[in-house]
Amino acid sequence: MARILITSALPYINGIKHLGTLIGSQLPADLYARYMRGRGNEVLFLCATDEHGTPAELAAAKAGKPVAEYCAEMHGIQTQLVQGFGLSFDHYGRSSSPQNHRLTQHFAGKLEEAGLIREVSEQQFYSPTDDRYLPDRYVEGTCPNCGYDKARGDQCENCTKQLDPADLIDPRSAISGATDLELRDSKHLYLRQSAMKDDLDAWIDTKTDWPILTTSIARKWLHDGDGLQDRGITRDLSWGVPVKKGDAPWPGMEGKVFYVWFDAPIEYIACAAEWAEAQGLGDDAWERWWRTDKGADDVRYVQFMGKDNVPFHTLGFPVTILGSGEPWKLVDHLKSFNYLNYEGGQFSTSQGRGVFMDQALEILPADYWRWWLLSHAPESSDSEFNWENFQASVNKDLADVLGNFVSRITKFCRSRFGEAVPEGGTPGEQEAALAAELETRLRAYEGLMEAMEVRKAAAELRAIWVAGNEYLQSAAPWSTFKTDPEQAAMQVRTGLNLIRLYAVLSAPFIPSASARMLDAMGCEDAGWPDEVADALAALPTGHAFTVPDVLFAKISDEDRESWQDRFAGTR
Ligand code: B3M
Ligand code: ZN
Repeated sequence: MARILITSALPYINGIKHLGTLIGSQLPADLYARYMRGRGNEVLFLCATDEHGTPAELAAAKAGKPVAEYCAEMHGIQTQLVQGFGLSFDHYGRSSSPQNHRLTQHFAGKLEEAGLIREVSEQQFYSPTDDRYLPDRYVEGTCPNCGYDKARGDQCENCTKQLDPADLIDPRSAISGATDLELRDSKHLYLRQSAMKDDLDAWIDTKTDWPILTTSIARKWLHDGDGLQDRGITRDLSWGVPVKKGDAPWPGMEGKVFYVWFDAPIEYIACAAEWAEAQGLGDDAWERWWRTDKGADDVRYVQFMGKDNVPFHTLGFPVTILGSGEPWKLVDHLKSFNYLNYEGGQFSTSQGRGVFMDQALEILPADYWRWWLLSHAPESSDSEFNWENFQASVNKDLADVLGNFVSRITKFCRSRFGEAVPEGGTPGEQEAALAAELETRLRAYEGLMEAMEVRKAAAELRAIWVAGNEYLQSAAPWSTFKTDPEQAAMQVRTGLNLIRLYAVLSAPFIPSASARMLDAMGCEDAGWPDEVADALAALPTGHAFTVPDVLFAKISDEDRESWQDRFAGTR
């Protein structure tokens, strides 16, 4: 049994997330966590809301609420949606937690002791129109790297370059649009990332099994241009973690807070401490996941995120960890994703374009979305959601292939043999061939799930469902029954066992449908199969089952069209 620590990128608190965000980190992380638990490993799966910085302040201002109140409310809403989608976090924390305040200040203190922080007197945009300083996201303008004209002061969405507001060409206020910005002096702390460039370089070089998407982004910012730049880690904001050295004041930094991208990854650690507290456990309980001097050296730590988050996780956060000089766990595997687009354009939170998590659940149960999103995960390139494709996948894969299989077998058995696994007959060549094919496919599926090849794993799972359908089609117990009821009983028994096997194997993708299938089979044993041949004989004869309600309803053309219309514009 291995111990696996899994984190998903922390969604910003500034509103309900769309499906693009969901498939970019939380959902594939959940797939992996469920699979790893299913294989009997000890898993700690963490996520939290990212509550600091300008995104939170801007959203709260828009909602007309104090930031703390806005964040608490939105955290509650996000928590419900997370549950609605079956995301099986062990803890859904908050980066505004006392644990994160303490740890962030602790890390800053250690980094300063290690000589990795320098003070910089910086020119900061001040907007007379808005009567305030404008840090990072409060400034927009043209990216100096790629020319994108809606780049934000912290990062260009288009080319992923990390920016400072002063880098932008033609800067303007994101609040008022004012362009009469003044640069004024303000003192800030900089993290000396450049001092650790060689360490990072050497570390990334050891990651030969990481997705190219991940390592190429890391190498780009290590090597392009002047190489890795130092980063400002403080801001002139009131909402956030106050700048301190451990628990001591930081002279000259009064009234400032840490930059959101400094404290957000530290929340991965703090979230484990929040989890321990919520479980009524002591510090040892979370430190054994995070401190290599407390047992975490045998933990495998896997992070999931969208490609725009990769620089912060391959450069900034590792500098914090390594630079602290303390024995914290570094990420072992970083799985990153491209973007999911929506109907020929982009999903957009700010423009309300696409389908959002709350809307998706109003329309259909989570498993429909989980299946489509995971089987179309934007891994090797960006991918696109469109309603025709969604309808076709749901109707074919879920309703026809899996749902129909379950319903045919259970109904046929009920009508001919009653609602119990029938006795009689001996498995023959056909069953041996089925078991052999499934054995090969199952091992392939396991390999793909271990490797986090999400799309390919979905395709393999689908092929496993298809194999059962083909077996049923050629065995045709409804015909066999006329001449050889014993033989038909054996075929049906094989089919019922396949349902149980499918429930177990499909659970990481479609957990509720899987639970219903297991339930219908009157089965509590969701143990992962060792050998398919044994799994196909797991249900004893005479074992009672029930015919489940329709597992997956087909999407009609009318429904599809009405959703297409409803989601054509912006929210
Ligand atoms: N909240 C960015 C995002 O949602 C950011 C991720 C933080 S991970 C530590 O894209
Ligand atoms: Zn750019």
